[in-house]
Amino acid sequence: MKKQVVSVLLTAAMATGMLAGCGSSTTATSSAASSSSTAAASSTAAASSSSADEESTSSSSTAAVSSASTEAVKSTSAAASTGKADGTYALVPKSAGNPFNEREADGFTQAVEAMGGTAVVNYPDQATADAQITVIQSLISQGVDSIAVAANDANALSAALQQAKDAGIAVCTLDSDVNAADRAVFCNQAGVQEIGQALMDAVLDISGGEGQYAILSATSQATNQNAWIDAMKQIAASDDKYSKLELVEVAYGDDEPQKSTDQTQALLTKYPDLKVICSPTTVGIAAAAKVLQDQGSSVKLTGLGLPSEMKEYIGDDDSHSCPYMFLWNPIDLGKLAGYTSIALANGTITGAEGETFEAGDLEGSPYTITANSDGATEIILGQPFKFDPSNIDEWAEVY
Ligand code: RAM
Repeated sequence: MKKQVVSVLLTAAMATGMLAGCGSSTTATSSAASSSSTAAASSTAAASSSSADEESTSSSSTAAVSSASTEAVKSTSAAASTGKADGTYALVPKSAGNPFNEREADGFTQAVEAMGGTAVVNYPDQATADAQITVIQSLISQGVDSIAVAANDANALSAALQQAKDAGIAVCTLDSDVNAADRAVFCNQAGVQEIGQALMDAVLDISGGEGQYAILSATSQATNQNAWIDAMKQIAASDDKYSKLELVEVAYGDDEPQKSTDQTQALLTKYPDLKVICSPTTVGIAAAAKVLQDQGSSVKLTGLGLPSEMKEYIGDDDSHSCPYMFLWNPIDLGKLAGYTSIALANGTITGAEGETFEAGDLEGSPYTITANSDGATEIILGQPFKFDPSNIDEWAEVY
């Protein structure tokens, strides 16, 4: 009964979003996912306002409805408080060909266009800092008003981003950060500690409390994955309940499907007693899910996955490789970066702790800039959200 209501409400929210999407103009970016991303805009709140616990299904449906019904009210107030957006605002994702990054780009473009600005999304050739530096330098010569970057390295972009700042370009990060001095503020999908905790507890639960586990990460330099893995290690060392778990290896699939597949296979060969693989990357988890499920492996999987890519692998029985996983709304993360870029370029915010600003139809708006544990500033989109057999089908339609 409850599930049917959830479905109906979600469908209604999606229909509203799709209608709204019909009137919007297209941009330099791909509009392939535009109807689903607009739907997610309406149901945004699910990933950003619910905690990663058993209640997530009902919380998400409530949030989806409230977001859909307040959308009209919020969008009218956004322009006034964030200021005018008549410039060009650029996004530099981590890499091309990753559906997570494409949804992030959709959200960024939607937010910038909703404010009347021009969005430019320039993908680097590869998930490397060097490829991003080339893109950033080209954006500096184009004279864009802002650059939002999902960094492939914490330190290596420093000179290029300082050059952008010297040219008067507003700089922020999203998804994966750089050093605090090289950007005004970081748009963070969820707290690092919360993500580490959710992943470590999932490994503990799925392993039955003991045994070997491995991590299949993205690139070895990725700031976000490295921060989450460090948080997992600290959490594991801080409580006796994790003491019977053994982390055997952190492998890197570089956010490439084939390399992630090969690394999963290598882990299975190297560690015959392996119980769980945790993959904190949407590319890695999708590749690992397929390997494990196709082979009927007894090794189980968890991590951070895109519901649309993981739907067929989520299940409680032996025929599914992943009992549950987590993520947040990548479209909303892109939107947050879009609104942040405009607010920075307008001088509405500088990136300092305590500043607040409107972020259009995002459920968490207005957002307040906070300090993280390193003393740098960030804007937290929400909490990691749990996807399991009870809600995966619905969310697979959204992102
Ligand atoms: C991959 C990317 C991205 C990360 C997600 C969870 O798509 O590495 O940076 O946030 O996974």
